[in-house]
Amino acid sequence: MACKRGALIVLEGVDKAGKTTQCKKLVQALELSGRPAEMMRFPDRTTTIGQLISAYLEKKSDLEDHTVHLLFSANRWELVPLIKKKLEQGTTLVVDRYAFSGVAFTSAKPGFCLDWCKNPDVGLPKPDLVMFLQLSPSEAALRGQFGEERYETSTFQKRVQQRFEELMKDTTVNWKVIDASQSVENVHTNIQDHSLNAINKAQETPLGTLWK
Ligand code: NYM
Repeated sequence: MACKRGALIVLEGVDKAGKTTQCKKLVQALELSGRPAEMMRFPDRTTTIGQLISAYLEKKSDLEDHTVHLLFSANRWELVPLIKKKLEQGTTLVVDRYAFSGVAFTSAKPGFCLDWCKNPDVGLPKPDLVMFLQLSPSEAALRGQFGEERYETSTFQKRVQQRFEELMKDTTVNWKVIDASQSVENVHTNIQDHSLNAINKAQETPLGTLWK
């Protein structure tokens, strides 16, 4: 009998919400409980496309706004064969940002609508669960200064937050909002509960297609 597929689990949120910490803790907890799990992150800065994106984010290069949007999307598509292979092998993937960040960040720029931004990512593997780590701009500010990369300003992050709120109205995606202002352990427990449900459900359902 073929083994049961893993779940595609995504963590989203504005910068400083604690996504990376929580992704790592979730992978550790799943592994400890005997469920194979691996972390992925987007952008994946290790590929050739990822290096172009990284230089742009670090302000070492300039790229036209549409172009960089398409590169972020291409960076996801280039990893689709690996994502599908891992899921089929029964490994749950915990992903730090996905197409939702892609849409929220580009559409926070002037002159971009959600529909245009979503288009290149239509057809990607659909996450079984997307957890949005909710943190107000004032709480984010308490966690220290933003970094030096592009987009790391509170004005831009507020616009990104609004775009995420628009995206979360889409009921075809399994969104769960997590209060990221709680302690790291409480946030983790919350995330773990939702993830175990999603992993169980994913075993019985085929992988879906995003925004189609
Ligand atoms: N970002 C991330 C985008 O603008 N589009 C995307 O598709 C994705 C996945 O890149 N500010 C932005 C969000 C972040 C930055 O930061 C990546 P980090 O710290 O590597 O998650």
